[in-house]
Amino acid sequence: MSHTKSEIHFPPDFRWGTATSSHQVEGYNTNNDWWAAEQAGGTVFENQSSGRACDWWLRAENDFDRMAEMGQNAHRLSIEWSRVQPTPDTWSEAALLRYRDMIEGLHARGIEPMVTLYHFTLPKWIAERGGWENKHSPEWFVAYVRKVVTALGDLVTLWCTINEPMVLVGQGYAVDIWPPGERDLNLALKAALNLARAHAAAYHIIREIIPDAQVGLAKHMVVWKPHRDWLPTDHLITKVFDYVTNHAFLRAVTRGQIWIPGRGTFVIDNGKNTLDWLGINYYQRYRVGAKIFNILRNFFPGIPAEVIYQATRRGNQKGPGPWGEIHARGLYESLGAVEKYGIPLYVTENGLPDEYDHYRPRFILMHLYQLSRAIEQGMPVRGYYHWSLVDNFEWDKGYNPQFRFGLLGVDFETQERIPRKSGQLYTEICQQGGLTCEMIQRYAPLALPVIFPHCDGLT
Ligand code: IFM
Repeated sequence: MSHTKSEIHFPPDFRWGTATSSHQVEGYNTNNDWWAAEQAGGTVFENQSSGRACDWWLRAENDFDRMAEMGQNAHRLSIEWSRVQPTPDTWSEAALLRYRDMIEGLHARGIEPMVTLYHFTLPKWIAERGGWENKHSPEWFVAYVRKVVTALGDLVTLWCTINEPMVLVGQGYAVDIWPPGERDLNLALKAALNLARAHAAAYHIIREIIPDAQVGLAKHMVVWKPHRDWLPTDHLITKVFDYVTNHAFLRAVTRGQIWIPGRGTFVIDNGKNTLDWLGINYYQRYRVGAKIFNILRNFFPGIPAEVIYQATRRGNQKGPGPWGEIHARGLYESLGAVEKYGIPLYVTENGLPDEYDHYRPRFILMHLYQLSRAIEQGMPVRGYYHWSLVDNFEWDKGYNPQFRFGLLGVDFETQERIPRKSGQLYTEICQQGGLTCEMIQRYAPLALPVIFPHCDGLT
């Protein structure tokens, strides 16, 4: 790592990549819980269906070419469980072969794969049996993992068991936005524990099949802030949110047990030290506060109260809708919060919904600057995977134009890829292995005083 008045160079073996997930890009994943929810209506923006998505099942390789042209040397993609195991007793060798082709295609282009085994979508047959609430879900997951890792293990070293477990728990079991559409904290706890058990069991199986595999997971990290600095209840809520959303799951898979406020301690069998690396998915900062009046009402049993609310502060840059505040330093802070685990770290996702690419160039530069600070201070960050290469199906937001994350735009009618300035910038960053003053001047001069305060752009 080197940092001069006008250049920041990342380590020479740094992974520069992008991230995607099967259901968001492949198209026609008709056998999972999301597809079912899309067809039923009521979950996705304008009742859209993921449909053909980015057509990766048929032609991912065209986008692999683009990654290579952009100088990327790493890609994080996911395997679709419902394709590999369409029913409890059938395995699709054809699906596994297609994934083999894709992964070989990445290698052939000098792109190292990181493979996620579960990224939000469950085969229908599992969803029909209660999904992650079912006590057998960890066993089912392990059988699937065994099959995939046996088939593809010779091609992959970096395995990511589960993507954003607590986002799934929150959206699917606490706030009823995603399948399975529950709003029940007991079920949320059950699902979180089963996800932790599934991760732990998968960790051991993968290491058994490929002893030198590196197994981790992608953890969504949020920076929580009290809405009102002067109010102790806002501080308390911030702490609880930080613990529950950011740290509880990580404790489960590092210490082998998990303490849940008000519920006690739960043991995760063989869960201790089941991370060889940890991925951080970092997007935003949220401010939280408590409605004081409602807290008082809560003392009277039986009166339901909405106690917590989210806010953004005037003047701070924010994303669309409830996206929260854009806060680049939060990437540095989040990495700092997990440094204590003493394992290699990756930024497995980071990006911005920005259809017109107005802010993405600055976003990328500011976040990479914060990442460079983390590495300079000794944090063992080995790679950065931007979310995402192409616009894709954004879950409950569907194809809402406000939620376009691609370095390349996609015309979903024609499947045409549309160049974006941020894609060009990321290409230069990957090719040069870092940031330069001149690059910042061209793409986002507003970031210059922060990143290279002593560079006038002429050096
Ligand atoms: O699209 C999602 C992805 O599936 C998980 N992390 C956040 C991204 C943007 O919302």
